[in-house]
Amino acid sequence: MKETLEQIRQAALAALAQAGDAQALDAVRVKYLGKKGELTGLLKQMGKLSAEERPVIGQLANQVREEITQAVEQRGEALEHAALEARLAEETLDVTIPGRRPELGHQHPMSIVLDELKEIFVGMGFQIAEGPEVELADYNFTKLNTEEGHPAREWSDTFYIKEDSSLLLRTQTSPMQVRTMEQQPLPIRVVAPGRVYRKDEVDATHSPMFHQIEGLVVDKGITMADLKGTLNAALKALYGPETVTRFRPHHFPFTEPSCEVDVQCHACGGKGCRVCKGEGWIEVLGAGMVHPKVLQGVGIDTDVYSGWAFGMGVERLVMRRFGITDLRLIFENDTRFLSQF
Ligand code: 2U9
Repeated sequence: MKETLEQIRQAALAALAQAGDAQALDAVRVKYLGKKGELTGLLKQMGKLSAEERPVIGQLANQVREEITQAVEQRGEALEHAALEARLAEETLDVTIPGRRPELGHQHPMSIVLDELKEIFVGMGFQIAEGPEVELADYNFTKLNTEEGHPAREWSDTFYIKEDSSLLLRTQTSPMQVRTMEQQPLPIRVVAPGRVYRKDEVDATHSPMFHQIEGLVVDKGITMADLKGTLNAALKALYGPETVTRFRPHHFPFTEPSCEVDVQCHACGGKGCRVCKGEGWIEVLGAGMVHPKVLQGVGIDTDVYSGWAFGMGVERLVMRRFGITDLRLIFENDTRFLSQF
């Protein structure tokens, strides 16, 4: 019996060393220590032993039971520890890795320049008027002294929305100034920035959608001197205090007299170069005294009131400001381009 106990002890310890997980460990425990286990079975046979042998074997049996019980516990702890280690290794979380910085959004170059333009004119006492891009032909053309039959109203030049040519995508922001004159009391100082549409093929300098800022002043005693003074101040604010300007006669249906305004080429100082195409001057805007017909059309008494207006394309300004040579980049929304501003 002593030998059997010794065998059980060795077999149990060996089996425990082999047990790879909690389930296997429990099976070993039941096999040796359970109610129907090998050790229990042996102890039940103690009665067959002699009175001298019984306490000796009994003590040994208790020792073996104790030893196996302890080994089961130790093995259990070791397995638990190993399982935890494995989980920790698998689920490592490196808290020292720098976080992913969300990219900060920023302004589009067009918005930067538009904001700057608005600020310049607001600083001179102008209001800002923004309004619909889908316009009535009446506001886009007729009320601006551009009657039916005028070449600007051709279907080849303008995006019409209705077959009868009464609704269109505005070709200029001037309808907003007309609306302002109809709705607000005089005097008026207003700028209208925004998108306009013309049927142009796309290339490095043309787009069927582009931006304008137009301005209008109507008050008593307004003359061409106000036009020149205000535009010179605005252009100096925009292009720098050294800016030299030139006013050339021109024609627009909605202004009379009309002019175009050039700034002396910043690259060559007026000598003529590639930037100004040898001209020495760069055209930047159109302007003029508001045509009396336009003022009368909204019920303004032209014996008392007069006004001046201007219109300027904004894309060219953006291109010059940021050294952009292809206008299409402004509208393609390629973040590799946009993130540079
Ligand atoms: C009202 C009366 C008159 C706005 C004006 C221009 C001259 C002009 C062009 C500049 C480049 C259009 O973007 S562009 O192609 N505009 O030359 N615009 S006067 O005249 C007005 C506006 C509103 C009631």
